[in-house]
Amino acid sequence: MRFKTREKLAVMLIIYLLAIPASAGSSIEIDKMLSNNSLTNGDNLSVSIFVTNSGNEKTEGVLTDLFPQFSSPLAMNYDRNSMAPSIEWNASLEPGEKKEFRYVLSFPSIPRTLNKKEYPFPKAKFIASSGEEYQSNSIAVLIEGLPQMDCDYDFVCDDGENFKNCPQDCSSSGKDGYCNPIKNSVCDPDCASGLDRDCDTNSAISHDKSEGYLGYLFVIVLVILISVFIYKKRHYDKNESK
Ligand SMILES: [Ca+2]
Ligand SMILES: [Ca+2]
Ligand SMILES: [Ca+2]
Repeated sequence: MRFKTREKLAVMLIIYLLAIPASAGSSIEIDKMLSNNSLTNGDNLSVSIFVTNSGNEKTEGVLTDLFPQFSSPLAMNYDRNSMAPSIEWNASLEPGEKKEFRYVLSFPSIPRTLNKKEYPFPKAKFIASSGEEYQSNSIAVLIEGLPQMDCDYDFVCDDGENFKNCPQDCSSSGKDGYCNPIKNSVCDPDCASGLDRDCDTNSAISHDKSEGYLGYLFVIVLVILISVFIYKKRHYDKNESK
């Protein structure tokens, strides 16, 4: 009977110990908000960070927020040469207190590769003087309306791309609005009459067709090689059996 009571006490102690870390370490809550859902060049964006002390002790520490390298904070001090530029505030919060930290970012020139993409903003971080760290929620904006890229290197010849500005995506004599008048047995359909001599002769074949012919040629050569191999093998086997 006594043994059972001790067992019960041990289980209760374990449950109590497991519950402690959940309640400690959650005394600071950080909520990061942005004024816009989308961004384009020339926009200003307001960043608000709400820090709440939900514990029952006064908490002091440093709030740090990183911002995108292609933005610049207005009227704020920060290290412009840093690889990861950030803004810092010293914060002191009474139990139950909620404070807002706010700044404005300008976006004069967003990299064009980010167009039509969700851009995640870094999380704000609070390091209490006790050493405990707290992070904010994550938040993202849609980047849109940036000037079209000359070439997006996706192996597809898109509108605005051609063999000249995007040879990685566009073939040398394809229909891309750019005339490439080289003599290569392929007629570039973008060339005006007389520019690409391949278009004037009967021997001119389209790029797609020439690729098709190459495919047929490959199959024919393969069939011939296999036939020769089988013939020679039979011939050899016959000689061996004699
Ligand atoms: Ca492309
Ligand atoms: Ca072309
Ligand atoms: Ca040509």
